[in-house]
Amino acid sequence: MLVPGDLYEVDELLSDDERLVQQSVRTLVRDRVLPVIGEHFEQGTFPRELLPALADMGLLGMHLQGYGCAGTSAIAYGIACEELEAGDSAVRSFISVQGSLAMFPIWAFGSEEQKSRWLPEMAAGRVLGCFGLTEPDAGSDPAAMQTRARRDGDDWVIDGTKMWITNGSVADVAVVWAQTDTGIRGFLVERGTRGFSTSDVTRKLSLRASVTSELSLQSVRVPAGAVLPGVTGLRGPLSCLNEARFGISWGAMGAARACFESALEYSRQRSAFGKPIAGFQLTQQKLADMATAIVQGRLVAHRLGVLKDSGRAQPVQVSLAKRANVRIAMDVARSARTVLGANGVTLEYPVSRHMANLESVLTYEGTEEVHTLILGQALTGHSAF
Ligand code: TGC
Ligand code: FAD
Repeated sequence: MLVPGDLYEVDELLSDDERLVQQSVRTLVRDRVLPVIGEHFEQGTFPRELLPALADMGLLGMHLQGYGCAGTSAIAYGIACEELEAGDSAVRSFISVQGSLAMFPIWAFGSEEQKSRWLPEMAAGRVLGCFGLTEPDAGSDPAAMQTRARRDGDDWVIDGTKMWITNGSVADVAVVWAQTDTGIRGFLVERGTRGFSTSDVTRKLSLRASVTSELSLQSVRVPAGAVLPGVTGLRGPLSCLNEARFGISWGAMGAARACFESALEYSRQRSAFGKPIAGFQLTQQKLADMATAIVQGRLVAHRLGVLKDSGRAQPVQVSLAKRANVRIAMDVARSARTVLGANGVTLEYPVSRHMANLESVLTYEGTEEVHTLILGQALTGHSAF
């Protein structure tokens, strides 16, 4: 019996362990996320009550080895992102930031002391992290960042502003990227450090169940042990983005599936001109296009997962998947919205919520245009940035 959201039986490509992750996260989303997420979206609040369950399931930094992390395959991480984003992009964002953007740099570039101190606490959800790369005047071009760290004796003193930082005001530790005399370095800045403050971005119309903040650093003094010793240059933050972009390429398919399933169910129940709208050719064309696009996107994500698990995934392949799958999800969401007619614009159904969220997903982690240019450069050898 074919499942509408998986017409090519892509789930068969998952290992038993990966299928277990899929099923348990799907259940969590059904039982814990979906009942509350509409209200959080409406109120603009972060569903913090989900944190213990996400941590207990081992989802925080799940694809990292050691230090209390679950050490799963990249595909297992991807499938968890897909299921979480079928609930809401904000929940997947939370996992992306904690695992791929805050824990990964410590895991990959941190000292042994930093890893032992932070990673087990972060995996358990007792410590939250955020990732400060973007600035008010440097988004797509992080090389233009103005935040600067200078040495003062054994300490570092950091000045600057980071903008649009997911989990900024709820994080206990911020990974802050700053210019130094020797190039861009990553710093672990703890909440409560003198001169470090946060304020939230309000009036967002997208990703409303996620906290987005500005980080202000005014002569913030951190010890020598706060710098990530293992990397200098833009390669540091961009390596973290590879991890998170990978998760997004799977996650977007979860949002797409949720929209498709909502439209399919609605089309069977809603009648117009004396018959279910599912019986109209134009509705069927929309549903056929959605189902086809979802198959294509999931196959791309899975293949990327295979490449990543065998250590062969290239950044340009990650860009291809992030760009293609977010675009698919946006198109599916918009088309699904039309199937729902007027009901589609309300929070009674998940579609408009996903549609609004996907506007952020298209922009963060490299805009659609940036990924187009990464692909263009890889294909032609010419930089068009
Ligand atoms: P470029 O000269 O190309 O490269 C500088 C150095 O970085 C290396 N590199 C990479 N390393 C690892 N992974 C990648 N994907 C890499 N891309 C480049 C490169 O080899 C070089 O290394 P080295 O050792 O030779 O110095 O850099 P560029 O300044 O020309 O920039 C290239 C560009 C535009 C593609 C890059 O800046 C970019 O990707 N911009 C987009 C910025 C972005 O994605 N920001 C995201 C912020 S975080 C976020 O949005 C979180 S959302 C969280 C959520 O809620 O889910
Ligand atoms: P800009 O870079 O100003 O771009 C504006 C437009 O110009 C875009 O369409 C862009 O594609 C286009 N453009 C730019 N350069 C070119 C070019 N060379 N050619 C063609 N077009 C171009 N950042 C973090 O560091 N950490 C986070 O946790 C984080 N979370 C976020 C959460 C949310 C909800 C949002 C919305 C953003 C978040 N970001 C975060 C920031 C995000 O990464 C940036 O918004 C993104 O990188 C784009 O930067 P920008 O908004 O400054 O747009």
